[in-house]
Amino acid sequence: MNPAQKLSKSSSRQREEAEKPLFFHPPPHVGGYEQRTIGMWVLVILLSLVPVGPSVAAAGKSAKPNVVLILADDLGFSDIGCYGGEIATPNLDRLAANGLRLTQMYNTARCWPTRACLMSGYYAQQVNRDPAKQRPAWAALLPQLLKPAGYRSYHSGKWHVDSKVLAGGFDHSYWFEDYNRYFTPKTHFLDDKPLSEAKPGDHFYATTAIAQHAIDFLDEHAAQHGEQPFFLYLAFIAPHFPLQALPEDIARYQDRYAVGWDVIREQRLQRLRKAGITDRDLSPLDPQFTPRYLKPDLINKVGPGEVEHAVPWDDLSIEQKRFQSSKMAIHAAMVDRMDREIGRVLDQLRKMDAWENTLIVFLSDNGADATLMVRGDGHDQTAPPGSAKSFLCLGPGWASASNTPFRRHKIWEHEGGISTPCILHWPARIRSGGALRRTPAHVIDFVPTVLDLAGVEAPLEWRGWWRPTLPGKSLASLFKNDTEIARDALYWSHEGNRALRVGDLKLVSESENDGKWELYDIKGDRIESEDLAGAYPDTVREMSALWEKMDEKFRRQGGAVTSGRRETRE
Ligand SMILES: [Ca+2]
Repeated sequence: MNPAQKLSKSSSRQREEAEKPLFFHPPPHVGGYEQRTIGMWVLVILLSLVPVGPSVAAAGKSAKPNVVLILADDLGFSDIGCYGGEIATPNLDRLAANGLRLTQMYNTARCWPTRACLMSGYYAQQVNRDPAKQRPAWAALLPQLLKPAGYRSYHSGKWHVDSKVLAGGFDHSYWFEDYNRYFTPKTHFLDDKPLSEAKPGDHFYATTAIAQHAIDFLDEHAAQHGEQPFFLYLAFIAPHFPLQALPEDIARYQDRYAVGWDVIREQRLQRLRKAGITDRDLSPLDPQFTPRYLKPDLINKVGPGEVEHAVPWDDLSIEQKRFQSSKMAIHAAMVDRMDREIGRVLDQLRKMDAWENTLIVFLSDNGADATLMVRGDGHDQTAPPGSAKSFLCLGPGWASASNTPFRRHKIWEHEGGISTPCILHWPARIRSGGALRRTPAHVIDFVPTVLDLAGVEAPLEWRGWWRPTLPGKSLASLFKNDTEIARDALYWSHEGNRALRVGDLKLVSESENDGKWELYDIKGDRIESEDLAGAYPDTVREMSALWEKMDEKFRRQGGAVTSGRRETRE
């Protein structure tokens, strides 16, 4: 089937979806607004009389699963062991071996829009979070939706959503906000209240602290709220730049990357093939690619070992090879430490007898990052690489290896930017240990999945505002079988980069190429090597029109915070 035929199969359904009326109008299946409003108020009053505490939770314990969302920051598609990586991640690998791995899970290519999707269930544009502004009043966060079902919610790590954490319905939060300092953070908060700065000599390390606070919250939950289900959002900042890791962790990888990124990419591809995650080739290195935020004085600040382009490894000088391999050793150490800390959180789940009935989801918020920059306290070229006084980034060469086998990086919406490993683990419901699931999925699916499992209907309105229908789908059907999840299209837009996926077809553009649309058949060409746009102009026209329609609709929805009509209700 050629692209035009593939598109016509599902295009009528997409047109209907795009034509659907916007929100702020009563849904067609509901009668008069007044009648519905009165009914809703009766329901709200009745619900408010039901105590949300141990008595509700007692019923919940047997029926409702706990949910743990573990999010890595800037982790590449093939960094962890069960996705082809050479980095030791035994805890994640065990989850995968006893759970499921998705081969086509997508994020949004950037930190904050992915978090907007995961917490709200909407595309970031629908909730005014890409660009990052204030979300509409109707954009409740997942803990707020889970609370009436008896859930308590805990957050530890990065936040990057437009409100304080507890305002989003979390009962406890350790919010790590200093993205420049793993060892000596200046801004971090417990339950939204500032903590004192960590000083050199405090033996502070962000990844460990984030896990420890999660463990503390779970420990308190077990002691005081053991009959209630919980949602834990564990959002590590690793392995986002700056590359900073514990010296004993770096030591384990000291010589591992001297072989260079070409060899590591090939080794990862072979392991991905063996695991059945891909049966295709490697995207070629792109020496022309330039990081978007490259600063002109970078080499002066970092030193002559830095390399601005993903050139063949053998083209590097000895000094460049030594410096570059030391950078990847730090990246690996950060991922290795994250896995060890995940192991401690998993031990806590076992200790509190929550192992069987907890759905664990592991994701990365975007692909590995090619950015090269220095910020924070700057980079001291005399300090050991990876220490508090060094500020290094992965850069395009190693980001290409981290995103093996795909093209491009964080920020771009080619597959390297938006593809994430995705592990689902739940002993009570997932019993096809180690299996793969191949249907495309997206971080917008997380909220519908959790609501589905918790038996919670997505509310049609929130605090007097109509809400759009959630754009994602529950992934619960994947627990048993490798089914296809029917959907009209998946949409991306970030800083001038755009994409749309309909079935196996993907339309994608980048601002560096003047936004020119490229068309790929992802089923046979996920490395996006053969652009079909010239051969199928009608398909490009139809898909780009759909992208424009979705984009316009989503941004209109996101602007509701200032321009929408508020439905009044006393
Ligand atoms: Ca990120």
